[in-house]
Amino acid sequence: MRGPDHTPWPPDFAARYRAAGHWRGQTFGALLTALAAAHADRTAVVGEGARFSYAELDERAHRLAAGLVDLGVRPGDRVVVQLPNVPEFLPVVFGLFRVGAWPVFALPAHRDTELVHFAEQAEAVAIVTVDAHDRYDHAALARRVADRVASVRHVVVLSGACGANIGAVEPPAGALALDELGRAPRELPDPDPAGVAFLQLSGGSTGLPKLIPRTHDDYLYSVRESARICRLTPESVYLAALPVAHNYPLSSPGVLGALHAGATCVLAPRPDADTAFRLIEAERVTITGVVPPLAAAWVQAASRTELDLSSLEVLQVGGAKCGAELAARIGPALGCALQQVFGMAEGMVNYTRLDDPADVVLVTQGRPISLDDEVRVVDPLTDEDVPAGETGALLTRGPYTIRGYYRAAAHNATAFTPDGFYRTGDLVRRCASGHLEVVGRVKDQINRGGEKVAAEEVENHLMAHPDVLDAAVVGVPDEYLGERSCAYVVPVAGARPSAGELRRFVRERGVAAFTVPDRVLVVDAFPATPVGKTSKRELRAAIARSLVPGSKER
Ligand code: J2J
Repeated sequence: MRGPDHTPWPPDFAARYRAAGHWRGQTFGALLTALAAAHADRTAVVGEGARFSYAELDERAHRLAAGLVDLGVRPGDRVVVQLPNVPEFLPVVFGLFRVGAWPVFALPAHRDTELVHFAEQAEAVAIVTVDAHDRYDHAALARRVADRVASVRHVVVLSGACGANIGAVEPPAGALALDELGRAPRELPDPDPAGVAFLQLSGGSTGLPKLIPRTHDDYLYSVRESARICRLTPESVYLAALPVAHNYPLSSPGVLGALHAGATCVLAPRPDADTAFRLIEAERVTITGVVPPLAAAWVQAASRTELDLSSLEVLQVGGAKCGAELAARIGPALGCALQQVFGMAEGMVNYTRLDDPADVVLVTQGRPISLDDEVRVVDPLTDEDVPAGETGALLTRGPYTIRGYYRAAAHNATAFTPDGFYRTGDLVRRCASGHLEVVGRVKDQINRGGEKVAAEEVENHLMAHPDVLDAAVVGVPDEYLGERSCAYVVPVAGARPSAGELRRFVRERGVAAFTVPDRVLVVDAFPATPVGKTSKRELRAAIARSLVPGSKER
């Protein structure tokens, strides 16, 4: 049973969210039209080698929309977008919004396995990609995916983007150049604001990432409120240091929040301190968002830099837990305020507020955007509310949190409660003020400094190796990333695969680099729970003791 594309909110909830003014019936295409009218000559987007005003962004989005329609792309069609932090990201995405086609937001790190999965799941009709990025030929990747997935009719390639580093790559045979797609702008019917605008990716805990349908109404609400909470104005300059297709730099408040406020978005081709600091100085950046390991690297680099970071007012940290010690170093080192962000592509986003007391900002991961974000903290086994202030699993429901994944009926049955709360898989403590402290996780996922790895996905890859009888992947504490992945492998009788060989095997299956296990330990058997299941708790404890009887890292 594949399930529906989109699970709408029950009518009484939808009516309530409309009456409260959360859902305003505006589409992203209409938003851009309004922004272009209000801020025509102001700078909307800055990237390496390009700078678009609001009027230019609007014009480009219109031209691309017309070109996409001429290619045969229709409202409701899905288009995989794999673009790094290039300014063209925004016209492409807004062009698709105008058509009413749904971008599927792949990350630049994704490879054949993930892209084939997204294209197949979504029955995508096209892939929009870049010729090369970080020394990798993305055009060839997209062509391979198109050859494997029958629904994909077009590969559209942006050439000459920044950071290619492997020389000009010819678009593969049959691919179209993005530059040639632009057609004379023309009016297109506006899609339904209550309908799906795009598909985001879940971090995942079971198998490959699930697709997350977000509507114009619900996402615009979270973007609008995020911009307000982060106090963005037309004078603000937001730096996207993380990959812009990810939900955090896209919407919390991200590039969309910045545009919503009439501000300027700066897209960093790489997130390292040197690149980011140069852009902060050159563009007078006021706010940016990073993950904890990057915050730590920037704190270090700030003590040595001669670049002028004085424009920076807010550094957001999120995606993974920012410990209180790192949190305390950020303000003094970078001369700005810290804002903690705890969000998820499924919806709910929490921010510490800019006027919260220092202890709240250092210790909590913020409170929800909306008074209509319903929060329950429950016993993970019984779903019963824990006493106030105690640790439990976070369940949430609200005006911008999905009610179901895309075409995933079986998974939805367990990922949501019968009354529609999303099971975040996070363990939290809730303060009297409503702020949440993230203290752990019940989902089988590794959070590598903000990059999410589903244990089961890596286990499946390892199990495909002929010498592997069983595999179990766990997160182990890491000073820099917070966590790294460690794979325990039981070989088939007589086989002795090496750690290096198994890591290479996973990499060669065409996966994002962060999916390849950081460490592989070959063991004779797994510790078991009383019912005979592999005990991941024991395995984590074993790595903490740094060995399992009979284990060898080869
Ligand atoms: C601990 N864990 C966190 C935090 C996310 C804004 C910010 C982040 C994301 C994101 C996002 C955390 N402390 N501050 O989409 O809009 C972990 C939790 C959560 C999962 C979601 C946004 N911030 N996490 O990270 O969909 O486990 O979104 O459930 O990638 O990241 O991951 P993702």
